[in-house]
Amino acid sequence: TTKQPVALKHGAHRVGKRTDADMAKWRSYGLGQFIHWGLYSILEGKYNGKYYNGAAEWIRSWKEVPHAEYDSLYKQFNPENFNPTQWAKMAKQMGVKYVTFTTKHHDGFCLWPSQYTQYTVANSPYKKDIVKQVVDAYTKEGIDVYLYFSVMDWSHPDWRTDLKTKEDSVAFDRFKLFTKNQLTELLKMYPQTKGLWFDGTWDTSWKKSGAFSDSLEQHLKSLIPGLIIGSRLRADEFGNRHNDANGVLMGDYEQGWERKIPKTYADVHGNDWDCVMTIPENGWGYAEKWLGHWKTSYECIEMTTQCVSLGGNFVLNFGPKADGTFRPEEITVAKEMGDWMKVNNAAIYDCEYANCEKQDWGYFTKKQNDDKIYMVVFNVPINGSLKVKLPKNTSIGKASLLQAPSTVLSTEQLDYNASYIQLPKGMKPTSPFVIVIDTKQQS
Ligand code: FHN
Repeated sequence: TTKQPVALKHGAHRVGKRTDADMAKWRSYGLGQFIHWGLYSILEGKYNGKYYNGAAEWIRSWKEVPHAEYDSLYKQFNPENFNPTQWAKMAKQMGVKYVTFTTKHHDGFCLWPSQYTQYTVANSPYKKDIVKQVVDAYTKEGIDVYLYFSVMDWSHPDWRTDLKTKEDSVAFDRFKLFTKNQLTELLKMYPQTKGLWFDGTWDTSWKKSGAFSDSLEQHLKSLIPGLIIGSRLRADEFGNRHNDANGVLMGDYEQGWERKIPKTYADVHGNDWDCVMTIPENGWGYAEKWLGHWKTSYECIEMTTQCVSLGGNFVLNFGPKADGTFRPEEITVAKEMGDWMKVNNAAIYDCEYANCEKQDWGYFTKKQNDDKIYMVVFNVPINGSLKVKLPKNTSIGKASLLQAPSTVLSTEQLDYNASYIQLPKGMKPTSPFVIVIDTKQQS
């Protein structure tokens, strides 16, 4: 017996991917930047000389930190060295095509002068609108801007985690209006915005607000045609998030890939998706000490490639210091990734799943709207011979190095959908490199 679909008023309104030009552009990005910046940056992951053992942007929830004290930090927010042009230029050099910027994180502090709360940058010593400067500077560099917005707001008296009493519901109705007002304000103030990145939507109160989140999404999309909103905003009328009761994605792309990357194409269920990643193990806002392992640019390049090879975008997070500058480790990763992207970006931009998954030497990507297939090589066997398994009924026409297109590599077809590609004798790669292959379809 096949399972009968559930009739839903507030489930997904589309099955399958969006097919319009705005979403096609989103799909072509390959690499993005995430920025977490706010009052938590001032504390740097520590309080009274003690280090917080969690993500620095969550420090307000630590028992050591008195809320009143945290909520007064705005009186110190004065990023004297904030240079939005420099930020955007660093991102441009890194090769990112879009940025997602925290307009308001869970603490509720707004980096734009919202008229719906006093808790904004306008009342800090800095006074100036940060969001505007970021939007303008990145847009000028040709980088698309997405606004991060936490629905959960620790500063707001009407925020509730659950709706247990009549009073809760009344307060939360006010909160919903506040949320709608702030989001409307953001899109009206920054009409260049390409999409919204929602967060803090996991609590029961929000899960009980499926009808509202549905109408909110439609309202926001009416303000900016083509606006892109992932799967973290809505809940259906049963409180399901991301996927509705019928298992269909609610949103333009799957937003569940946080600090993890799908292993196979089957894992993404035919959806668009992006992966957001931290350089340290966890922690998005600035912390003086990074605990555990810090990812190298090599690892981030591999993650970028892996995401693109499975049809997603890779978004790397940066957490600027309170003064508006980036830590040296982040500057280095951005620079090294950019140097690599400069040479190899053909295998990242406008690329998609090539119908073939990871192989011993690395990852395939495929140009969208083109048959060109790229092999991004991370591991070279001792004999320099890469065994390449191709999609069904496909064989290699020609293989060449992206960096030296006139170097045609010798290939040997095996008796199934596989070939050997021989690297030139003496080739000793020092960083991941790309082989371009033309394929032939066997009939
Ligand atoms: O709690 C937040 C966290 O601080 C950070 O903003 C990440 C970014 O994806 N989102 C939340 C956890 O899912």
